[in-house]
Amino acid sequence: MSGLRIYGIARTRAFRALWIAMEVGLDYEHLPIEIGDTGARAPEFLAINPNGRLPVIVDDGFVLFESLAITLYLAKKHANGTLYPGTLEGEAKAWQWTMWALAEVDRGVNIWSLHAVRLPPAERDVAKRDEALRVLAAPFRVLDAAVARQHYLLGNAFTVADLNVAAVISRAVDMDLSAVPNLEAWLARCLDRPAARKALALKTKADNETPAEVTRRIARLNRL
Ligand SMILES: N[C@@H](CCC(=O)N[C@@H](CS)C(=O)NCC(=O)O)C(=O)O
Repeated sequence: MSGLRIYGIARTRAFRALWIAMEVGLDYEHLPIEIGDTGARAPEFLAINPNGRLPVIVDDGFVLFESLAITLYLAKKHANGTLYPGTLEGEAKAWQWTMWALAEVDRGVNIWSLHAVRLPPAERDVAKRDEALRVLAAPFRVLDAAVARQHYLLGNAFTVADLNVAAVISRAVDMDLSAVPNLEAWLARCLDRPAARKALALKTKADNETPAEVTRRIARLNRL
């Protein structure tokens, strides 16, 4: 056991931490705790992550929250020079795409997936769904162009930049992506990796076991 604990049910952004852990072949303990008062907002969890959000990791006593800080940390710790770029410029590009994913597409994909797929049909808000698609259109064109002439974001090798962006938009696989075919092919390439498939299997299982009441809570707590 590596001494790494990953907190958070795989349906949440804990999926990102699980993917990187599997990608670099770590031994870890997964604690699939839920959002809300009996999970991430319970006093014993708030003592680990005062945000009351998921995921958080404890790595041999080192505590880290923010899903994409976790992926960058684990990639640098365990795959420096390969999955984590070994040059200053490569590292900066990985940060660029990571921050881009958070700023430009994270919220839109979440809103879309709740109001197109995850909430019970009668409770989906079509206006929110369509607005999310409008917000995503321009950044998706940027991503489409970035992978038009190369297999991955930083060149021809898969890196943590791809993992972060693909993990953030993973729920876009259920969208009609025909307007951005390079993005669609790149996303399929990333999510087809053995580690991604294993992490996605955990996420899909958790999705399927999530009661509608919890999905409503997700929309409410995250203001989506
Ligand atoms: N920026 C944070 C966001 C964390 C976050 O919002 N997590 C959601 C689950 S995906 C959560 O815990 N929501 C429940 C709540 O806010 O109470 C990250 O990337 O880790």
